[in-house]
Amino acid sequence: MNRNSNIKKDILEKIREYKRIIIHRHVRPDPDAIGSQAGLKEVIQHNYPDKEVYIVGDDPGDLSFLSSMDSIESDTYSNALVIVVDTANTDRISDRNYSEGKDIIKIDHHPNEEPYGSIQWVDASSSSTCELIADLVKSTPELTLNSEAARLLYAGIVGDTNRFLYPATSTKTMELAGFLMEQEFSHTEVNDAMNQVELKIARLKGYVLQNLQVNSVGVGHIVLTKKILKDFDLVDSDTSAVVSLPGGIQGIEAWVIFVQQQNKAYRCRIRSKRTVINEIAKKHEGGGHPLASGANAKDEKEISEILNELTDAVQQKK
Ligand SMILES: [Mn+2]
Repeated sequence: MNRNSNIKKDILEKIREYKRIIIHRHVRPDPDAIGSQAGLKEVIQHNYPDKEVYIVGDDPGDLSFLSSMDSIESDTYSNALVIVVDTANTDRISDRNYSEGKDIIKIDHHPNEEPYGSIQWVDASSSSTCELIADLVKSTPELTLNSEAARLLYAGIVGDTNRFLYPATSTKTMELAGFLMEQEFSHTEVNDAMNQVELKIARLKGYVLQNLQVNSVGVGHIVLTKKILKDFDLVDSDTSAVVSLPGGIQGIEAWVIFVQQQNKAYRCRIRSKRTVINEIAKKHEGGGHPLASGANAKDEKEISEILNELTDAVQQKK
């Protein structure tokens, strides 16, 4: 707790010190990545109107209702402070120019598997990076919110907690969500926008529910091949919409969504209700949170290995 408050002070000092700040986040952004990135920009610009603040990275796609990216020249990085939010590994930072800044700060809530930056504020007990940014504002008397910052940060918390359903939702999460809701923005509009799915995604959800395989200990899985994705007119990133789906089914303890990549290997999204699964993910070129991790399987044999390891882990937990 104490350590956190010192880190927050250090981060504020850096923000005060620099005239120009460039904020990055991870590739294939989710609402927490865009919300914390654009929300932090709003917070800084609202409180320090003289600063130049930019947000960069790949196109937010469906999340453009939250924010759009700035385009900047690479010489903008000279004498700039770079803040990277919601990104555990440097590999996943969107826009490789991040390393061109004078200094780097990491703000994240994933396990700190790859430390980077001169200041790291990494709190794996936080539901989301947006929760950390909201906490930074609430606990710093000199900072205030505006309604746009609140809308963005709220969206990220809603996104990463799956509407306050995931176990990472704490009393602090709820307090900070309430703090954000004191600002004037339509939280129902944010929720509605985040609940809308394209028809083809809705059809994919139907397919996953129809075809999910579930074994006797409650390990579920589905393999989405390149052909299936093509038939549904979908790309890899669209499949994030079905990752939490099996969690709503009685008796399912852990599950994996396998998505075949262009090189024919499979990206694995592993989820679990109680059994810790990130050690299994680590064995297969992955990692992440105890109950939510990513990994890779090079072929069907490795898919079976992952499912067997999960089955053993779930059995041991029972
Ligand atoms: Mn996040």
